[in-house]
Order: sequence, then C-alpha cells, then structure tokens
Amino acid sequence: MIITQIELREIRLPLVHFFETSFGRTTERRIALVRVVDRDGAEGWGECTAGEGPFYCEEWTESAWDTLKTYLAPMILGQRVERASDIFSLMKAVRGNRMAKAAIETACWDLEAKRAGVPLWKHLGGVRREIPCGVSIGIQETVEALIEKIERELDAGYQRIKIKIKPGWDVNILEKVRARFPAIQLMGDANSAYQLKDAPLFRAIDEFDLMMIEQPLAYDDMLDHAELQKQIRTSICLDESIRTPANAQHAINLGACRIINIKLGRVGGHSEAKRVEQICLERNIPVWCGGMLESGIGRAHNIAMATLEGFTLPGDVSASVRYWEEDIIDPPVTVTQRGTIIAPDAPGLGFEIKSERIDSLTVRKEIVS
Ligand code: OSB
Ligand code: MG
Repeated sequence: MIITQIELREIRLPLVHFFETSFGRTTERRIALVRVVDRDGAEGWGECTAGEGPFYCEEWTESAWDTLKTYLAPMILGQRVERASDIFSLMKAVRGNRMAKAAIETACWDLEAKRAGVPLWKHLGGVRREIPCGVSIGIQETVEALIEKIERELDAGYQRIKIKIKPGWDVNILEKVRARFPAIQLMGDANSAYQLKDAPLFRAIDEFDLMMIEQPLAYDDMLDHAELQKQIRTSICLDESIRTPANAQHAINLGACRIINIKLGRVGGHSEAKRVEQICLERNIPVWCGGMLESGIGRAHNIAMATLEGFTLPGDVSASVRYWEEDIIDPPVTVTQRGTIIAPDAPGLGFEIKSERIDSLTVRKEIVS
C-alpha cells in the first residue's frame, strides 16, 4: 500500500439531544474526517474521535487537525507499507496524539479491506457478525427525564444502560433508577469525577448491583483505582486510563480494574486496539467497545472492532438516530429489537459515504499530497 493523498475535513454536526458528562455538555460535534487515497485511486475513511475541547483527554479537534496536517500525514504519504497493521509504527516519532493517529490508521484499514474485497470486520479477524449493544445516557435535567429516557432505550431493545454520574448526581440517582428497573443490566460512568477519599460513596453504590463502575478516579491514575477496587465489590472498568497495550497490562497486573472499555481513537487505531484486546483475552478481562459520539464513519469502525473475540460485553455502540437527524453514511446504523447491530457484508466499512451530505457539513478542508 502506498498512500498518495490524505484529505482532511472538519464537519460540524449538531446532536439531536445535548450530551452531558461530569466534564461538560456537548451540543454540536466538530469532527475531523480523514480520507486516504492510494496510488491506484482506492480510498478509505477514518474519523478522529477527539472532542471539542481537551476535557476527556488532551487531544481536541483543533489540536488533532494540526497534528494530522503538520506531522502525521507527511509521515505516511509516499511510504510503501506491506499492510495497514504497519501504519501505526510509521507514526511512532510522534508521542501520544493517538486519536489523530487513529484517524489515519483506521482509514488505511478501510482502504485495505476494500481492496481485498472483504468487510472490514472480517479483515480485522472478527468472530461474531452480531454485536450486543448498550446505550450511554448523559446527565439529565431531572431524574424523571432520565427514567423516561431509560424506558425508551429499553423499549428499543438495548441490552444495558449506562448512566453518567458526577458528585451530586450519583447515589441518589442510581437508587431511584435501580428501584424503578430492578433487573436491568445497569452501570455508571464517572469520567474521573471522584477521588480515593470518596471510597465510602462507592461502597454505598455496591448496593445497586451494577455491572461495573467506569473510570471513577483520575484519568492518569492506576494505583488509586487498584486501591479502590480492593475496597468495593462492584467491578471497576477503566476507560480514560487505558491508552496503550502496556497500560492494559499494568492495570490488570495491579488489579486496578476487572473490565476494560476499548475506544478505537483513544488507543490509536485498529492495530493497537487488537493488541489491547489480546492482552485482555489472555488475562480473562472482558472488554467492550466505548463510544465518543461518533458520526457514521467512526461508528462503522467501532462496529467492525466490536466483532473481535474479546468484545463480550454490550458496548456504547448504538443507532445513528440517537445522535443525528441525518447521518453521513447510508444506510444509517440501526439496532435490532434484540439490542444488537449486525455488521455489514459489503467490503471495507460496508456503508456508503454520503459525499454530498459531508460536503454540505464541511467547514474546512485540506489536501496533503
Ligand atoms: O466516557 O464513555 C465516555 C462520550 C464522550 C466522551 C466520553 C464518553 C462518552 C460516552 C458516549 O459515554 C458514548 C456514545 O454514545 O458514543
Ligand atoms: Mg467512559
């Protein structure tokens, strides 16, 4: 594979409903998309999952754009690589910036799968065509609004409900939700909003029989998570803390978590995601696919990744209609009444890219060649 052109675009895409976490509220996504083209004119698409500000992690749309344009794209252009799995290491001189790297790396996987004439999920080594799905529900104005939303998602078939928590919207809310839905698969995601001294609060949360509690403590802290896990019954799942295969290894060795959420962007693309997944498989740590409010392109990549063997738990991969009035892929992602998504059969990502829709949403475009 020799990539001869890398096209960057920024699109603006308003969410149907705002999404609020312990670090803030998002109403409109700013998404950098990457289109790679090879010598023969074949193309692949990737999405940068960085947020609008440096709050989930250090990367954000603006920083990723500059990193892609100035450093990453020039490292890939004109280089001959045997396989898409070699792309990540071409960018190793740049530290971190894994979401920017993943945008290019995943686009190359799409291109390679298309050229091979196979769906990306099979090309990656996926073992299940139908993936189990859950939803992530942001912080709402009232607990009644939250309960109504949960009802709607359960009716749509979703297999597990994740609610965002933060100080002041935690035990009180979980208690009401659990009372209303005694038997559902339920979990909470704190996005690093607590400290080890809040351990008593998590012991209170033990009463609600959650599947797991996601990233309760600091994004860059493993030791405190290990200490907290010793003190509570509920399994800790790490999200923000797992950026590299080594992070996964260390977290498991330390007992900092019993479950890992893999986000394709956060770990730097499909090759690194597969490494994390393999480590978890060997150590019997269940994994699931996290979400970053992706447009259809990132969502399609997530679906492909979630077909890998280690992804045994329902992920935050859900239907396009929960996020967008109109997605940028066709057909939009839909969920079965069983709460699953069926990976497509067509080569590569397996969805049509809606070029005109993307054009109309584009606020800037840059071609590096
Ligand atoms: O922590 O999983 C998270 C969205 C933005 C940033 C962080 C997270 C999330 C989600 C949304 O939970 C998952 C989704 O529906 O895409
Ligand atoms: Mg999370």
